Amino acid sequence: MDSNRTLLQNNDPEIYDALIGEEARQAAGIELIPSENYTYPEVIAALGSVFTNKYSEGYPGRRYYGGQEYTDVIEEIARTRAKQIFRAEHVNVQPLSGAPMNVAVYMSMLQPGDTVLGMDLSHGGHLTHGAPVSHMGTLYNWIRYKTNPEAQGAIDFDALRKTAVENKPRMIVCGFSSYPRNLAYAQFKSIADEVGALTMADISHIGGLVAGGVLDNPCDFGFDFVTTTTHKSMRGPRGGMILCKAEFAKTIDKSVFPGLQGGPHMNNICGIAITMGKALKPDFKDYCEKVLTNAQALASDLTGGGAKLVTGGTSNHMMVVDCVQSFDFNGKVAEKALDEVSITCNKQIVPDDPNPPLRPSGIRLGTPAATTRGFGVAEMKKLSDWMLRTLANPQDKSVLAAVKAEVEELCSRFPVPGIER
Ligand code: DSN
Repeated sequence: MDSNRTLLQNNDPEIYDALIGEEARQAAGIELIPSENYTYPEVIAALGSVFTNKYSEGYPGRRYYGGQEYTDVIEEIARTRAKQIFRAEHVNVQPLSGAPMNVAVYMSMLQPGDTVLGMDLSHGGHLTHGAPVSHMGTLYNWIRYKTNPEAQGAIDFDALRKTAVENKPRMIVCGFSSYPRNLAYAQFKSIADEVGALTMADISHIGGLVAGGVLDNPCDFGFDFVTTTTHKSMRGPRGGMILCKAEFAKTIDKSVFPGLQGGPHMNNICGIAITMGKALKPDFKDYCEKVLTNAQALASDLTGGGAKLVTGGTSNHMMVVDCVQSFDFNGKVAEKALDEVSITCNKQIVPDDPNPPLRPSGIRLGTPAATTRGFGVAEMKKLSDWMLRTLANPQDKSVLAAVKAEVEELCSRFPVPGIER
């Protein structure tokens, strides 16, 4: 045990106990929330480092406070590596996380009332893509487009084009937090060019898979803005990045600071620099390929066992199970039953869900975290069997106890990176 931990244990045992409890929880169970992952031990070291002490308003070489010789080094490394990975003309690594990252783009380019196209929340879009409950949803005139779950989740680009031609949006946003298919960036870009709209792709969920070269990169399709969080498939610390064309570099930097944020979190930026370094190594591509292979395996095992997936399957790292259609109960019941067997997922609205968000029809699953842990196709088979057994008997305490024991036994053989045992 390191000395910082000993200090915490001695001086604040309540907090220390919660930390140990969370480590035990993460180690004992299978993490299937598609936006979660286990970051690198090196990143955990950076997050708990003295970079957290430093105020660094401004950008490398142009800061408002002194003492920046090392913060400049890490932020410059993070930016350079990210530009290389994504083939971007400019990168800002200061957004504190995903929502402020998207807000910084909107505030820099849009006027209140401007028309923007974004994917409907229930079809997989994010809150910041124009959901009425978000501030962004009320500030701009959002037109929300939908997917066709019956056509493998395809977007009707003829309808999207017609909407764009009729409404002349200032910006077209694509991207998602719950969509198990890939996006046709060329089609979005062509429609945007036709109507003179800016383009933004929020690749937060798939940022790592794009970095690893296993999914398309919207920067290669001439998108004006590409945003991504750093802690999902990328495996980094919590944070966000805005990639943009050189012509928008100054505007975006000013929008993040001083427009929206104060001091950047330099310990996180140090972690982002480390994460970008990892993503440049060849084994990161291997990891990304395994994430996709595991998702295919899990989707096929679950559907083989009778589960109904929204769009019928997956083309990326995630899938959405329609629990009402599959098991005749809602996603809240499913999430709770799986929690009881140490399998963590999240309840999820499905396209045009008739049920409310706290009792939605589905659950959302993803393979990035389990793959980080070393799970492969054989473990996906066990996992789907356990899930199907659990969801066939959600109230049966003896089934739940038996499955939980098997899950925890498997997990004991796959250590979580960064958790000492
Ligand atoms: N909360 C994230 C997710 O789970 O997808 C998006 O903000």
